Amino acid sequence: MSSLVRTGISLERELLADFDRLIARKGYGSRSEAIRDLVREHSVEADVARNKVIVGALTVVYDHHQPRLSERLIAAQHHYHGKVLATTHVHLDARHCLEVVIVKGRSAEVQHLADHILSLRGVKHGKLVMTTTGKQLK
Ligand code: NI
Repeated sequence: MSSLVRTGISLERELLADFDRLIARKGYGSRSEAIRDLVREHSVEADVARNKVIVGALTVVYDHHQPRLSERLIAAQHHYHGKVLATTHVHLDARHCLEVVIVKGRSAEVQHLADHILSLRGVKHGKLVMTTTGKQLK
C-alpha cells in the first residue's frame, strides 16, 4: 500500500472556486481525490507520449454492406494479432455494426493499428481511448 503524504498548494482564489465547482459537478467527495485523478491523467498522457505499453479500446461503427470491409477489418486485426486482445461485435441495425477492439501494446503501434482501421472505407466513426495497464499507477 502506498503511504499518504499531506501537502499544501497555493493558487488563486478564483481558480480554486472554479476547481471546486468543477469537481462538485463531477461528483468528487474531496479535492484530494480530484487531484489524484488529475495526476493519474497526466501520468497516462506521459506514458502515451513516451511510447510505453498501454491498453486501449477502439470503437468502430461501420456499414457492413460496404464491399470487402468486414474482410479488411478481420485482416487488419489478424495483422496486429499480438496487439488485439479481444473484439466485441454488436449488430446495431440491418446495415450498421459496432465493434470494440481491445488492444495492448506500445502506444505508437496501437495508434497505427487504430489509424489503419479507422481509415478503411465504410468506417463511419471510431475512437481510440488509451489508458494505463494499471501497473505504474498508484
Ligand atoms: Ni454486425
